[in-house]
Amino acid sequence: MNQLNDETYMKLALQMAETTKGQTELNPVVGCIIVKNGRVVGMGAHLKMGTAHAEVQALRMAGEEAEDSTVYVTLEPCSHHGRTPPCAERLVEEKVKRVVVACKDPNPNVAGRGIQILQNAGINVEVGLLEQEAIQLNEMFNKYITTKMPFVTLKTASTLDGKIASKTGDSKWITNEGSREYVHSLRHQHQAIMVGVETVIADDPSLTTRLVVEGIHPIRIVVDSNLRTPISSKVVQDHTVKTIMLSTENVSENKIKQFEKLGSEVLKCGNEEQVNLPLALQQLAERGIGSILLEGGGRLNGAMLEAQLIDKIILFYAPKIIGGELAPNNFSITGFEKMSEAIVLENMQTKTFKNDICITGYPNYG
Ligand code: AOF
Ligand code: ZN
Repeated sequence: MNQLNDETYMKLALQMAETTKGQTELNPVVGCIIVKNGRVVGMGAHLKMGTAHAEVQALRMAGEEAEDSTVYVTLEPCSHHGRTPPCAERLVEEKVKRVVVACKDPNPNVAGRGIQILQNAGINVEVGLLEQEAIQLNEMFNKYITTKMPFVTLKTASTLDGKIASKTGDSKWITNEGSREYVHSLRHQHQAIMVGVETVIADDPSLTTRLVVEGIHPIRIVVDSNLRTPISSKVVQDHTVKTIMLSTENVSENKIKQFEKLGSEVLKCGNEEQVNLPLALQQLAERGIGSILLEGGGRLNGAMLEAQLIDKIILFYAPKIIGGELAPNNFSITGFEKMSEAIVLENMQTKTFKNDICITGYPNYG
C-alpha cells in the first residue's frame, strides 16, 4: 500500500473514474471516496449519463457516516440542476467536514460555483490535488462542454515509411495484435467511430469493439459525400450499432431512403461537392456525440487535419517498410510549402507494443 494520505484516496478516486471511461456519454468520468475517522465509508463513480453523480453514489454508501467526513472527488461538485440535482448542496445537507477536489468543472453552468456553495456553508475545500491527471482524464468532456464540438482522436496504423496499405491496397495486418487490442479500447472509450467511404468500399469493416472482455460499440459514422457506401456492407447490414452517413444536400432522396429503410441515418452537411466537415461535426454534437475516433483513410485524415478538427493524434508504427509511390499515406494532403508551416504536435508520448511504436500528440494549429 502507498503511504496513506490525501493523495492515496484521490488516486483511488481517479482510478475508479478512469475505469468508467467510455460509459458516461456526454458526461465526465468522476470518482469519489469518503473517509471518516480513518476508514473509507463510501465509494462512488458516475456510471451513466442521467444517473446519480459520483458524490451521491458515495454518500448513499456512507449513510450517516457522511457527517464530519472528508470527501475526495476528482471533479468539482456540481452546482446546477441538470439531469440530477446539485451535488454541492447535497454535500452541505450531509454536513461533511472537508472536501478535496482535484480540478474545477469547466462546464460553464458550474465553473467554480460548486466550490463556492461548499465554502459559503463553512466547509473546508481544497482544490488542485492531482489536478493535471484529473484534467487529462476528462479531455474529451472538457472540449465538448466548452465548445459544443466533439473531441476528435485520430488513430492511424502505418509502416515506418508512413504507408497505411501496400500499393495493391493490402492492409491486413500492419500492426501487431497488442496494438490492435489497444485500438479496441480506444473504440470503447469514444462515443463514435468515423471513417471515409473509401475505407468502407476497400475493407468492408464492421467498426465494432472487440476486446477480451465485452466492450461498448461506438456509433458508426461514414463520411460519404455521394452515398457510394455499398448497400451490402457490414456497417449497413449488421445492425450491431447505429450507422450515420454524412452526405450533402446534393444526394437524391431515393438513395437516402434506401439507407434509412435499412436503419442508417443520413445527415446532409452542406451543399458543396464534399461534406462540410465543421458543419458535420457540429450536427453530430447536436445529436449528443461528444467524442469521435477517426480511423481513416488517408484522404479523410488529411481533410480533417486541414480543417483543424483533430484534437489528438495516435500514430501506430509497425517495424516494416513497404514503399510504393502509389501506396496510400497516413495523411493525403496537398501539403505545405515550407517546413515552418508544418503542423506541430505537442505533449508527445510514446508507448510500445512489442516492436510497434505508438506515438500520441496534440496538434497545435497555431
Ligand atoms: C459532479 N459529479 O459525478 C458528475 C458531474 O445532467 P447531469 O445532472 O448529469 O449533470 C451533468 C453535468 O454535471 C456535467 O456536464 C458536469 O458538469 C457535471 N458532472 N458533476 O459533481 C459527477 N458526472
Ligand atoms: Zn453533481
